[in-house]
Amino acid sequence: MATNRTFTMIKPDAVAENHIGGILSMIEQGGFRIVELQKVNLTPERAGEFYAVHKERPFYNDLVKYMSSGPIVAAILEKDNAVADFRTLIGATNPANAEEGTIRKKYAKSIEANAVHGSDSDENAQIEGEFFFGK
Ligand code: DGI
Repeated sequence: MATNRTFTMIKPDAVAENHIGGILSMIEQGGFRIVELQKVNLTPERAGEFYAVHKERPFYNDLVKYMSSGPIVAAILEKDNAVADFRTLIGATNPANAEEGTIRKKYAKSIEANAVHGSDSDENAQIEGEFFFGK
């Protein structure tokens, strides 16, 4: 995946509450082009693999359970400076700290059910995009 791309997921709480359209709209309004898009269910095994970097964290088991609790929407997005600009658009991990105008400020319910994922580096954007969409 080119370095002007990032990877996102709309998480189970936001999908369950019919916010797919609202979130994709904020993404497009933010200047991102949706390159790939897929609604999918993660098994606990797949969710665990995706978040393997957090394996030692106390919240890992809850995170895996939550991410496999219902469908998610995975997408590859394109824009100049995609990774950093998308992290700005989604806001802080904990919605209590998320700025006005961010996706998490508008849609996140808690630090865990925080509506969206955004890759934190070009390298992870590539790995995560391939996890869902292949090379
Ligand atoms: O890159 P982010 O999603 O902003 O944050 P991260 O990579 O540090 O953590 C990945 C996900 O793990 C995050 O979106 C929600 C969950 N998480 C992170 N910190 C905590 C957490 N969940 C709980 N319950 N408690 C935490 O402290």
